[in-house]
This record gives sequence, structure tokens and C-alpha cells, in this order.
Amino acid sequence: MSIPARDRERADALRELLHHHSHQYYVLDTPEIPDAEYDQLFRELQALEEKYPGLLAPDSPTQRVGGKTLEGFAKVRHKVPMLSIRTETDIEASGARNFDARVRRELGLKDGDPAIEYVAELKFDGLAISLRYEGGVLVQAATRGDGEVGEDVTQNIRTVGQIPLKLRGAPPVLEVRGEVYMRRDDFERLNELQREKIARGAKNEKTFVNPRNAAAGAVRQLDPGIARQRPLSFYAYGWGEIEGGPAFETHYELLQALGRWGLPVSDRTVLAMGADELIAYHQAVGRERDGLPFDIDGVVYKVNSLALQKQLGFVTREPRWAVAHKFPAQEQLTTVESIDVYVGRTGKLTPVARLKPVFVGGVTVTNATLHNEDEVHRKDVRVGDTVIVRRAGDVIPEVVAVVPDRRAAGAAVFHMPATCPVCGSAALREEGEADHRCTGGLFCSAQRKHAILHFAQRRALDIEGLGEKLVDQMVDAGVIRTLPDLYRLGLANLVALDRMGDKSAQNVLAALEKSKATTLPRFLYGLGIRHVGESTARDLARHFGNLDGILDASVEQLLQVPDVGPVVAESIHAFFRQPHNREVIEQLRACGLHWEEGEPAARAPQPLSGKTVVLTGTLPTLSRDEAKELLEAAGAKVAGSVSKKTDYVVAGAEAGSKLDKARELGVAILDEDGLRQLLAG
Ligand code: 5U1
Repeated sequence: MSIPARDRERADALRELLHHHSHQYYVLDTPEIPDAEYDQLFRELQALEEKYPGLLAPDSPTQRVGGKTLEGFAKVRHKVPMLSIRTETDIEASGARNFDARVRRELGLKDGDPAIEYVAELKFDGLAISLRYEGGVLVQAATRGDGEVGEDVTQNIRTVGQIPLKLRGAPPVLEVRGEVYMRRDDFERLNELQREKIARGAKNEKTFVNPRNAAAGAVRQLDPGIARQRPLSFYAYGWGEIEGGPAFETHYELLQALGRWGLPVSDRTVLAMGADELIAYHQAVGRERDGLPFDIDGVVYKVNSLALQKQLGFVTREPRWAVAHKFPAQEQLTTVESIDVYVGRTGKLTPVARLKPVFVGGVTVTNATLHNEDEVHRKDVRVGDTVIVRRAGDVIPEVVAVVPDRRAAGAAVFHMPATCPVCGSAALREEGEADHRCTGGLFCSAQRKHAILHFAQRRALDIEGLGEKLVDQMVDAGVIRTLPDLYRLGLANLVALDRMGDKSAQNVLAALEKSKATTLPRFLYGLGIRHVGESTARDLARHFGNLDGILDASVEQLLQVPDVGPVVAESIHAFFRQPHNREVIEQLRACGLHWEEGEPAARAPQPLSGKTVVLTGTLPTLSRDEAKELLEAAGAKVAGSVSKKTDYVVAGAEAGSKLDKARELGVAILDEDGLRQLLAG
């Protein structure tokens, strides 16, 4: 078949690109693009080569498994090649169906034939390693390299505590294949240490982009002394050469034997019959993914019978009996269109990267906070830069790193403005603080808007319909300057605003009227006192019983409140010493805001004090916030994740991995009725 010039040129360009990125990744440990982009380029080349076999060249990156051997390490020829794994590109359920259908076809099975038994495993995001044991003793550890020849990293691997130096009961020769990875908490600690070293002026130190790069860097570190300081973990999932020892019929039996001989094997590996059980596994792991202590990028399915594996064989260097079924990528590349400075309720200035929209971790991301000026400088983010953006689970998207090679000449270093971008007041950074703050206080319309929105929010005064757009308009039009102005609004003020009809205006006035009957904790929280969140507001109300007690409390008296420390006590005290704050409170009371007051510290006994409860799923009648409020009012602590310390898990419809975890740990599980009984004591 003749090959169109355009396709030939594209294949050449892709090969060049892939060679470059493979060198960056495998040899230099400095990837310039996220894995997802590399995979995409790789698959594009694979597709072209499949379409035009004449394009296939022996040096194509598709013809080898990994990167090049580092100069500094001795080379190791693998006795049994270290294979790669085919990736199922379809991330939806059909990925598992496609694999099952392929396997059945290759084995000549028909529709009515029994389901195939598979092993489903996690796909760890680390570095593949082959460990060679002779007479049960670790004699060599090697990276995959190009699949045929890897690097001898025995010295470094010996520093990994999880890898046994000696096995018990293992065959005389045993090559174990698995993944060296770094746990997320170890990664965070390592980067924290790296940051400290950099802050102390250490040269040649850097922070790591993600746990996988940190693990790969540690394994391929030429100085084993440094490798030892990098906390690594290991899971075994396969084998190479085996001589002597018992015979096995299935992959699962062999994995269990590896465990018995002393190697770490994952307890999340399961047996699965047919495509449906593979799909269920993919979905369950997908839900659990963010809660795992390490990164995974998908799951792996393998035909369990070793005889069937043999029958299925390989295509190039990928076995036909296994496939990796990936999850949506959690990292993507995009560009920084601008760095804006956002003014928060307390005047804190936050630099925010406005990004070219990018689909990552299942959502379209357009902004990422850069936290403060130091953080922007640490990552050296500049307008126009290409950056790696990461979003895992519900975590706020973040700029992980800049791709330095893609920086345009002359890109300017970011500096925090000397004045507030909203009101023009001086923006100051106090000594020892990381944040710049606008000094404009309530003169600054941004701070005023935030203060009003905070007061109106559902957890505070709960003024329905008073959203961002309306508050922006009212503050910009000068209708509202302070909180009590809200309660002095008339219909005429409201209907004069853009796109505000009679009916909507009446609704806002009704919501304002309704909000006047509130509770003391909501009122206190709504005032927006620095360091006073909902739970401190509740503690204050409970301890003092009434507002006047709090207004006149000394720092010492405030320190008597449970969980109130010196910083919080000072902040509350300073807030109520400000005459204009007291004036605002008096005016709000004069406008009719009221709540029930009680006696100081004459607290009713709290039935759930000291108990920790986790909420999961949708309850039939209570919203998550309502359930939380009821529990906290009864003295319970509501936590976000299940652990051995959890006393109860309240589970509703579509409860996810938290419910599984509760069952696993034997934590008491309640439905909504059970919760009500618990609250009733
Ligand atoms: N869990 C697991 N990860 N993983 C990666 N199993 C597994 N198997 C692999 C790879 C590359 O390869 C074999 C199928 C050869």
C-alpha cells in the first residue's frame, strides 16, 4: 500500500517526539508532558504503523518497552523479557467487554460457553522492577529498560524496607516482577523536606512533580545513600524466570505463593468471572481511587489460567492475556492565560492562574489557585507558560509544574501588586506571613461583597436569593455599604437594579424578613470574625449562652471555651473591641434580628460527646448539612473518612467506598431511622 506523504511525515515527527519525551522521562526523570499526552502520541503512532506496516521501523518507540539504560548503572539482560501491557483506551465499561470479547475470540469460545476466570489487580503508578532471588536471597534488582536489557539497581533496591532480602520457602531461582512506588503521605513528607532544603539555600535540590517521578528518581539515583532517604514501597504482581519449586495452575495461586514466600502482594487483587465482574471491579476501584494511600492509574485484568495464558501468547511484547484498563487522567497540560489577583473576605490577596480550559480528572478546569507570591515563585509560573494541571477527586485543581522548554522568550516573572486590585489601598505582607493583604477593610468593595455573601450564606443567616450577582450589583450601585443596610432595603431599591423584576424583589425581601429569626451560632458565624468557623461559633454560643456575654468577654474568659486557643481568643476579643463592629451588631438587633438565648455554660448533657460519625450517601429526608448540624448539636464530631476511630457510619442511598470501609473495619452502620434514635439517646 502506498503511504501518503502526510502520514509518513507525521509518523516521523511522532517518533522524534516520543524519543525525546521517553529520554526526558526514563533517563533524566524530568518529564515535560503528562503521561496521558505521551500515551496519546504513542497510540497515534501505533495506529499509523498498524495502518501502514511499511512505516514500521526497528527503532520506533512502539517497538520497545521503555527507555534507555543509564550510563551510570551496569546493564542486566533479563532472562525472561519484561513485557509491557496493552492499554485499553476506552475508559468506560466497554474497556473490560472489549478485552473479554478479544480473549474469547482468540480462544475460539462461542456465546453460550462458560465465562472466563480473570484476576483483577490495581495498576500501581510507579516503576517496574525485576527482583532476582537465588536460593531465596536477593541477588539482583533491575529496571525494565527496553524490556530485554535493564539497569542494575540492586544497591538502591536493597534500601527499600518492603523488599525482602531473603525469602522463605521460595524456589531456588525466582524472578519477581512488580512495581516500586511511593505512598502519597511519604511523597508529601519528602517534598516538604525538599522545600526546606531549598529554603536553606541547598543547590541542586528540587521538589518532585508526583509520587511516580519521585519513586523513579530514587530507584535510579546513582548515590544509594540518597536513595535510602527516599521512602519507597513495593508490590509484586508477576514473575520472570522460575526454576524448581512447585508447579502452579493459575496466576492467582502464584500470587498467593509470592505472598507466602515473603513478598508484598496487594490485598485488593480479586478473582472475577467474565466481563461483568471486571466492570464491577473497575467501578469499585474507581470510587475508591482517591482514598487509596498511593496513586494508581487504572486496573489490570489477567486471564487466571496459566495454560490459557500460554495458549493466548503475545503480540509484539504485549501478552494477549492481560490488559490495563485506565482511569481518566488526573494530569493534563494547558496554558496560563493570565494570573489574576483575587481579594478575599479578610482582604487576603490570592494569585489565581486563569487557564485555557482543560478536561482533567473528569471536569473542565479553567482556574487554579496559586496560593501566594512565594508559591508562584517556587513553581516559577508565568503568564503564557505551559503547565501540568492536576485534579484528583474532589481536590481543588492545582498547577503542579511548569514545562520550562515551552516558555516563550521574555515571559515576565510574576509580582504581587503593591496595591489592592479592587480598591487601590496598599497591599501589605506582614513579616513572617506568606500572604499579602489589602489594607482597605470594609472600604474595599471586594471585602464588603464577601462579608455580605458570607453573612447571607446558607450556613449563616441563610438569605435565599442573595447571591453573588445581586450582591455585586447592590454594592457597586452603592445601595449597600454595611450589613444592616440589607434590612433597610425597600422594594424601590431592588427593582431599580438590572434584571430585577417585581416578583424577584419581593422574594428577596421575604427571604430577608425570614432570616431575622435565627440562632446565636449562625449569627456569630455570619459576622465573619477571623478564625471563627461554624464549630467555634457553636462552642461560643454554648459556653456563654447569650451574645452580651461574648461581647464583653475578656481573652481569659474566651480561653475557657473548649477548643479556643490564644490566636482565636485574641481575634474574637479584638473584633468586639472595634466600635464599628459593635455598632453593626446593635443596628442588626435594632432591625429585628433575634435568636433564643440561654444561661451561660448551663449546658444540657451532650449524648454524643466524644463520638465520631461519618455520613455517606443520600438520606431519605435529611440533607447532609442537616444531619451534620443535628449530630454536632448533640456533641458528635462529623468526620470525612472512615477509620478505626469512627464510632458510626450513617449510610444513605448510593453510599460508596466509605460504607465498604465501615464493613471492613466492623464500624456500626446506621440508616436515617437509626440516626434519629441515636440522637434521641
Ligand atoms: N498489577 C499489575 N500491574 N502490571 C503492570 N500487573 C501488571 N502486569 C504488567 C504490567 C506492565 O505486565 C504483565 C502483564 C506482563
